[in-house]
Amino acid sequence: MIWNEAKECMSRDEKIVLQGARLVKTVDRVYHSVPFYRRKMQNIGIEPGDIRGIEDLERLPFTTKADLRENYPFGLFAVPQSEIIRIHASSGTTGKATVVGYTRKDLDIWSECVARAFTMAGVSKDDIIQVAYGYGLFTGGLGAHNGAEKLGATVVPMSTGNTKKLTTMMVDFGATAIACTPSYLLHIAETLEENGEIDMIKLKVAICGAEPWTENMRKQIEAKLNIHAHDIYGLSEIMGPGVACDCEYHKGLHVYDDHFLPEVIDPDTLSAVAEDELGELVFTTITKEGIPLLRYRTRDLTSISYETCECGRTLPRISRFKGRSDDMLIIRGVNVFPSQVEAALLEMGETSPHYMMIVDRANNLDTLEVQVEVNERFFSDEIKELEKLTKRIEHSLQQALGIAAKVKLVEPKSIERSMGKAVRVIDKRKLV
Ligand code: DLL
Repeated sequence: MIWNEAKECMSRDEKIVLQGARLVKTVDRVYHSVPFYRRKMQNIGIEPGDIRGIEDLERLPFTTKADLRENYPFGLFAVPQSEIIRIHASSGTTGKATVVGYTRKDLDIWSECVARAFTMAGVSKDDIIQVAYGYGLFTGGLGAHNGAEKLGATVVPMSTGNTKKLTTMMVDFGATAIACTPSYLLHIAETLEENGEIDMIKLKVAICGAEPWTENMRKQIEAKLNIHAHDIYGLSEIMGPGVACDCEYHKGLHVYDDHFLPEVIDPDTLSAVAEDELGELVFTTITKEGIPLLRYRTRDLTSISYETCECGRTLPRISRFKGRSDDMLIIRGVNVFPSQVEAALLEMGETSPHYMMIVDRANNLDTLEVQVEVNERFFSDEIKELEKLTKRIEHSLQQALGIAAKVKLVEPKSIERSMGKAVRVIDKRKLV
């Protein structure tokens, strides 16, 4: 099923005309209603009339998270506050929150995008969906909620906080779909197992996102729960969940580029990289009213492909995220992403996918310890067996990361479970 065939399967030529017209309007609007953009454009000597279509996109200035923070809270809003009917914010780890505002039309478009994504994942009005992203200033809960309602599914607004209640209701209500972070879904699966409820569920599909996860993790979740799992992407600055989602072929995430114009750039030179080449994802919103953004640098690393998908959609596809450029650790000069550790552990299949990376510095040298939870099966093994397992994990981490890591096996369920975005790294170098 395709929610909006006209837009999702539009020919590229038609799409470019539509995007061009929308971009021209957006640039004109921000120039006249957001002093920040007028100044930025004047500084580089361009006027709205200079932008005639998407071929001129590269002439526009970039926007960063710092720009949003410096204009806290409402400085980048392009409409009077009376037109804003919802505020969301993401806290981040440093500085002020990033605040975004939505007009009624913005919320309608957001619901439409989430409805497209959920339809892509096979959810329909016949499903009972538990929304287990946090409700509140975080966009996950309310974003998924409104989209599922638009679809006509029966929405159970669980939020996060009470996993036991969630699994009980999953069984009692016969929930067929769930939306939550992948790390939380793993925790939910463990809880179902512990409570002997795993064979009692009717779950068919999960729509997971808000944090990086590997293809192996997706497959493991599918096998554990006997469901289909889909990857949904989004960010508060652009909208929230539903900027992109993967279809049943799982060959990248389809971007709704009739609303969000994507570019992938080299973060150093700031020029576009070639199709299928890794770079930083940049979005220009072309229908947003509340807080339209020009060339917003997401810091998320991916590649883009414009080839039509087997599902029939012409929407471009971005590859599964490797992580954010700010998640990248530099350990002894080598670039390391937590997702590489996850992929290596899952590849081995001997441990649980719960891990924590602890980076520190001893005698001026970076150290990496990876704590890995062992399966119950292994934990009862003799010390000798555990030592062998440690060596095997250390070997495969060395192969995957290109640096040595010390592995510490820890008891099953001893690494803290998260209900929202999982924390996988403790970088003690930053704490001093
Ligand atoms: O995480 C919105 C969201 C909610 C997306 C629920 C999907 C599901 P923020 O809190 O602003 O918004 O965080 C956005 O999270 O820039 C990525 O780094 C990361 N992220 C989101 N989805 C994915 C994903 C929400 N599917 C930041 N894979 C983004 C990898 C993701 N990273």
